[in-house]
Formats: sequence, C-alpha cells, structure tokens
Amino acid sequence: MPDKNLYSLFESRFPDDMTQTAFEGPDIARYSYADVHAASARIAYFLLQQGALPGDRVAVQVGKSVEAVILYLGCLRAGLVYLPLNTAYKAAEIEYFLTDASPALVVCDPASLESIRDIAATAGVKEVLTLDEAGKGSLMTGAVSFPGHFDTVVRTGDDLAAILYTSGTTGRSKGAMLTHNNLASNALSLHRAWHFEADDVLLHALPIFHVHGLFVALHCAFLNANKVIFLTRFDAKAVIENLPKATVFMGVPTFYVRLLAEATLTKDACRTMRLFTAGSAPLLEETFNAFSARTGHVILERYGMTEAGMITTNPYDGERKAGTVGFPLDNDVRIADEDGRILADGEIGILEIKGPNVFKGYWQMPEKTAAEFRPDGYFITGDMTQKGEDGYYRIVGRAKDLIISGGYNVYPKEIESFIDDMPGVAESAVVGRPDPDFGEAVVAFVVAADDDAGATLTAETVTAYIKEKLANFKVPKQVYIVEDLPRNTMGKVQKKLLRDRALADA
Ligand code: MLC
Ligand code: AMP
Repeated sequence: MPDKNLYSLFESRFPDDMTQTAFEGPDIARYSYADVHAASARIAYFLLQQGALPGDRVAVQVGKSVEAVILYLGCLRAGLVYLPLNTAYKAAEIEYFLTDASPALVVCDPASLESIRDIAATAGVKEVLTLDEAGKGSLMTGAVSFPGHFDTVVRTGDDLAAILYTSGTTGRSKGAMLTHNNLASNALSLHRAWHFEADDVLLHALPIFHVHGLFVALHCAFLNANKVIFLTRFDAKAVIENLPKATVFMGVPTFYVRLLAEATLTKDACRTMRLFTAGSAPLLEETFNAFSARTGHVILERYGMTEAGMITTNPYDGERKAGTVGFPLDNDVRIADEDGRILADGEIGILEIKGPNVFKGYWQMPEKTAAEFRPDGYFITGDMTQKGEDGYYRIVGRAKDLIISGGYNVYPKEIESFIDDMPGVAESAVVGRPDPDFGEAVVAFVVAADDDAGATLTAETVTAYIKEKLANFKVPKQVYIVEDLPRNTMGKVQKKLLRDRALADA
C-alpha cells in the first residue's frame, strides 16, 4: 500500500541539512528540523504506548507552543486523528466535543486538568495528558525517554488525519473529518499558487487550532522546510518588529486592521516581505487600500472553510482585486440556487464545490453530511457568491445564519438556545453588527419572562451568564433587553430589523 501519510509528504521535503531552523521566535527556543523530527517520533511512540491505536482521536486543548505543533505532527506519524479545540472553550463546550468524538486521549493545559479529567472520565477517555504554553507537562515528560526515530505509520489517502469541529446552524457543532489526501492536496495547491520557495520565512501569529493557522500557514512552510518565526499570540507590535526577518505573513482581517493602527507599520518594516495573505472573513476594501497605500504590498485575499481548506485565491502574479476572493484552486466550483439549479455567470447563488480538498463528511452525522452534499458529490458551502464578468469570484453574503467575529465563527442559534435556557428569559435573537476591529460583533436581543426572575433581568446579568459558560468570543458585545422581537406574518423573527437597530446604535 503506498504511504499517503501527510507527515511522509513533509518528511520527503525536509532539508538535506536537518540542522536548519524550523522554528524560532522572541518567546521560544530555536528548533531545527532534526529537533522537530525526533520530538514528533517520541510523541508518536508515547501516544501509542498510552493505548491509543491508529485511527483513534486525540483531542487537544492547549495554548500555542511549538510542542503543540509537534504533537500534531506526532499524531500524524502515529496514524492518530488530531482533534484541536479552541482554547477559549469552557467546560460545557468541551464536554460536548469529548462525548461526541470519544477520543482515546486528551491533552490539555495543566490549569484545566482537574475539570477536564472529570469530563474525560464520563466520556470514557483512557488518559488525560498535559502540555502548557511553555511546552512542559506530562506529555513531554512521558515522551522524553522514547527513541527519536519512528517509522511513520502508513496511511491511505482516505484515512482520517484530523477532525475539526465547526458550529452548525442548528446549534450543534459538527466534526469535519479531514483525510490525509484532503490536507495534502490543499497544501500542495497553496504552495504552488503562492510560489513558496526554499528561502521563505513565515511569520506565524495565528492560533493553531483552526484551518488557517494549523494547515494553511504551517503546511505551506513544511513543504519547503521553511523557517517559521513563531509568535505565541497575535500582537501587532510584535508582528511589525518581526516583519523584517520574514517573507510571508498570513492573517485574518482583524490582524490587518490592528497592524494599520500602528505607526511603525511602514514600507521599510515590510522591506523583506513578498506576500501578505488574508482570509477567514471578508477583508474590507478600505483595509485592503490602506494597507497597500501604507506598505506598498497588495494583500492577497483567499477564501476557504474548515470542510474544504482553501477553495479560491486571488492570483499571485495577476491583479489582486479588493472585495474578491479570486479564482478556484484545484477544485471544481459552481453557483446554484437553494434547490441546486446551476445559475448563469453573474447571478448570485450558493457556491458548491467538489475536489480532493473536500472533507469526507461530519463525524457520526450521516444525515447532516448527506444534507450538505448534492447527489453528484458537490458540497454546499452556504456562502452566497457571484462570479464577475472578470472571472473573479466574490463572496457577497451567507445563506447560513452565521456571524464571523475576528475570524471566529459564531452561530446565533447556539447563543440563542443558551440564552433561552436562562432563568427569567422568554426568548432571544442574536445578530451580527459591523465592528471596526472584529469585522462583526455579536449582539443579543432578549425578552424577559413574565416572572420574578424576568423582573430582575438586565443586560449585565445576561452577559455574565453567558460569559461563565461559553467561549469569550461568543459573548455578545452588547445585550438589549426588549419588550418583544419583531416578527413577520409567518411568525419568523425579522433579524434584519434587529441588525438595523444594532447598526443605528453603534
Ligand atoms: C477575542 N475576543 C473576541 C475575539 N477574540 N471577541 C470576539 N471575536 C473575537 N475573535 C474577546 C476577548 O476574549 C476579550 O474579551 C475581548 O474580546 C478583547 O480581546 P482582545 O485582547 O482584543 O483579543 P485578542 O486576544 O487580541 O484576540 C483577537 C484576535 C483573535 C483577532 C487576535 O480573535 C484571533 O486570533 N483571531 C483569529 C481567528 C482565526 O484564526 N480564525 C481562522 C479560522 S479558520 P474579554 O471579555 O476578556 O474582554 C477559517 C477558515 C479560513 O475560518 O478560511 O481560514
Ligand atoms: P470556518 O467554518 O471557520 O472554516 O469558516 C468558513 C467561513 O468563513 C466560510 O464559509 C466563509 O463564510 C468565511 N470566509 C472565509 N474566508 C473568507 C473570505 N475571504 N471572505 C469572506 N468570507 C470568508
């Protein structure tokens, strides 16, 4: 059986001189490719020795460190399925993921060990290991005595490499199953499209529990054994200080808004750079224009999603157009109406895609998977799209009720269900409001119940209630207590009116 393990692809591109730098950064030690290769071997051995078997899931909720990246590589090598979780998730959210994915092992920050151990025990997890932001914990102490050579487990292209949870319009998160082939094909497409070269240096400031920071950015670098300047969090000043050592930077639009707020972002600071890319949310034309005026660099905007990696990109060589996401990568795309009727060029409809990058389906949700694919295999993205006369694609809206705040997806339904369960609440509606920093901000409209708890309900008590249980990026930036929700004659909440009100107030 030919080996399609993604790690084997990376290994085939490792440098002849393995002492070359893989990672360095202001807050971390330097790691060579030899260090990364040996450490991922030790982790692969250790995880298997802990009782995990190839195909088992390893759920990981840890801060950003090089060791966390090496853990991802170790999982690939051991044939384990990597399941990263946003560090902002709270206990109730984690409980859902662990119960749904039934991982063999969990790796968490030592600070959350106690609460995660309880949840893990209920979910039947064999072992909980720890890894902190400094790269220390029982994972590393357990792995250290194992050999630095490991025969990477052979995988077919169709075997799972990772499961990434994405929220759903029904409020229940779905685990997108990504295969070794999905990840490898997309990495190779991007590497080619964006002209990665041997001497590129990637400045990395994204979180590593989502497609953008984990796959898009790191995979491009690994395919050329590039050096990665690894920032453990996004800080605009630190990014600008490190730009003169880098050639490529990738960010969500909020990163660019925050970089532009710094006077030190100048042409000179960008003198070594060859490429800035943006995605995960729409990049405003004003940000695109301000960035090119200030730095002389035209941001390359691309579009993608958890289920498919990157789908379209503006051209590297041709014109990069503001407000567009360019052309399809190595996947077939078409624009259709809600019933699947294919529309003519220029018409606005929902983008459907098919290709080697498109995921295998949602973990243990065959009905949901079937509902999001057409019979001929096209996946329905839910993004309203238009192909212009110039051939460029534009994402003009969303058919799904989704808010993207600072690059994180928030599904109103999840927040509404949560608020509706609060004592004193009759009902609620959650919408997005334009926000200069996060692109969109979450706003909630809440109707108090006609009871004692309802009589004392305030915006502050609603916010505090949500903050205790849900990830902070889901917490509404504003809560309105209202008499009732506007409804149409069918009884459906008129979210547009709520959006207009939130916008007028902003
Ligand atoms: C943090 N907060 C957010 C938030 N991030 N609120 C809304 N939206 C967000 N994205 C909260 C904080 O907890 C804090 O709340 C308050 O807002 C201000 O925090 P901050 O210090 O300004 O936030 P910071 O820690 O600097 O984080 C902002 C950020 C981060 C932009 C750096 O959100 C980020 O790294 N975003 C990138 C997301 C990403 O990688 N997406 C890719 C998904 S993949 P409080 O209450 O504590 O004051 C994908 C596919 C594709 O979509 O196409 O790429
Ligand atoms: P996620 O599920 O976190 O992977 O988010 C994917 C969603 O982000 C897509 O379905 C789009 O709605 C949105 N998205 C990603 N990139 C862009 C972009 N460049 N412009 C507009 N929306 C984008």
